[in-house]
Amino acid sequence: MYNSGLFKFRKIGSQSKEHLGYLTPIEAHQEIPFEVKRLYYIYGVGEEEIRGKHSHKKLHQVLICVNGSVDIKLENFFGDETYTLNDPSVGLYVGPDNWREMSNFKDNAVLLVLASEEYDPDDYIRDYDEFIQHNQKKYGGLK
Ligand code: T46
Repeated sequence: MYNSGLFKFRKIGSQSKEHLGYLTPIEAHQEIPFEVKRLYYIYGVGEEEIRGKHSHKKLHQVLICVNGSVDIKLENFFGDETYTLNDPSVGLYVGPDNWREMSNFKDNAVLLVLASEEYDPDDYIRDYDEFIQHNQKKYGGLK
């Protein structure tokens, strides 16, 4: 989908020891398409809760569910899509102008987020009608 998508990180395992587990490295300028200035993680969320319900004007992020499972619904001017994140070696890139909702936090889900900017409350659009108007103004000529 426009301005978002899944990608796979390296998953380094042992070829000699079956149960040694995996290591996924994330290095600056390699795995992530922007400089990471901040990270945060979301956890302890009840299964019935829905978080997010906003978009960002400039922020780029990569979301990784490092434990459990969570659904991420994205909507932008060109369509919408729901991704289930349940693999710590998979990242979901989310660019600006995507309305996001995180739901179905299951199995002690921990959602790690790598962000391109420091925290800025002014970068958020939390009103859905304002989000629609913002995207119409920005992308309306492209459709
Ligand atoms: C996003 C989704 C995936 C801070 O003080 N610093 C921070 O870096 C962040 C991210 C949040 N906060 C404060 C602001 C609020 O008082 O933490 C509180 C909860 O934030 P919010 O309601 O925005 O949380 P979510 O889970 O709805 O959204 C978060 C991010 O804010 C957002 O950028 O894309 O996760």
